[in-house]
Amino acid sequence: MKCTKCGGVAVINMPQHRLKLCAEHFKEWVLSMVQRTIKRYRMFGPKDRILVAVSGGKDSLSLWDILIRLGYQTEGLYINLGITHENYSDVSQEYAEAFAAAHDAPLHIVNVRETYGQGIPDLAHTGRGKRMCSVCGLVKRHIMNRIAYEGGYAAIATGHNLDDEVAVLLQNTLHWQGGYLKRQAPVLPSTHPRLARKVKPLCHLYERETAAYALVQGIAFVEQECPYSVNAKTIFYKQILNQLERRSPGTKMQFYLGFLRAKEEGLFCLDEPEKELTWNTCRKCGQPTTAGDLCAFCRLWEKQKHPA
Ligand code: Q46
Ligand code: ZN
Ligand code: ZN
Repeated sequence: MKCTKCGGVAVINMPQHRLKLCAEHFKEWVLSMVQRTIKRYRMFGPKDRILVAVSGGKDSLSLWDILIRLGYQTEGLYINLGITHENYSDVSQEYAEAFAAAHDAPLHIVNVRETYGQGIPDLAHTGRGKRMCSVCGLVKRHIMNRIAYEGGYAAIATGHNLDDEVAVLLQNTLHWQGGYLKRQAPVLPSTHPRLARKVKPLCHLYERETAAYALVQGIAFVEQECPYSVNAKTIFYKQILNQLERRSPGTKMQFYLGFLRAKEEGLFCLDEPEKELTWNTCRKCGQPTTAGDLCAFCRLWEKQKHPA
């Protein structure tokens, strides 16, 4: 297999882009692809300080590597969720720390158990699956917003790739989750001064491309998956999408870009303007909430103290 650009030995075949690339041209191509995505969706500029949410996995560490190489100002955030199965959280933390040390890049670490008293599995003691991931998502969002606000970052960048985005899109479309579809985007604007803007610079890269990037760049990442991800529905949707992609290369990209275009053209705009959110301030942590006087995060910990 020969590189389309230089005729050297190609390390990856990307039929969806009609490209076969050698390691050097592939690295170059990934950087320019991400740079174009950042510009296209006006994610951030060279003067902005970006907080990169890293999990120790291939996507988030590749993202951090790419942003550093593109010359952006980045700092990492690792949230230790306290998942003890096969030492998952501690092992992942070691990969994040090793990357930060090798790149001389600042890394903030928040240990959920040490900071709040319990890890995610104890907090979501009702069992595996949806509850675990929804509790985990809530806790991660809260901590990311807190750290971004305290540190005054312009945005939080996450390592969501095209496969992640398309799996969520398929799930939301099958269930016609209008609210979620409306909000799914490469950039989630800040809706309150204490809620950070969120950006997904890898949203145009296929998962196999981010994995290949980590390999050719020699990035060491945690290979084990979170033990609770086995129940995630998105894995099933990813398998279906992979079948479609094999039959017809480019399907995932077309589905995603077509969705974003449809949104731009007003497909999801209702005639009525969206209701203005009424914000309260959580009496415990000070973060904004649309619920009563306690935010969902603080209610979760209160419930823990006083179970029904
Ligand atoms: S870390 Fe948390 Fe994921 Fe594990 S418990 Fe679920 S949400 S699967 S990205
Ligand atoms: Zn080449
Ligand atoms: Zn709160």
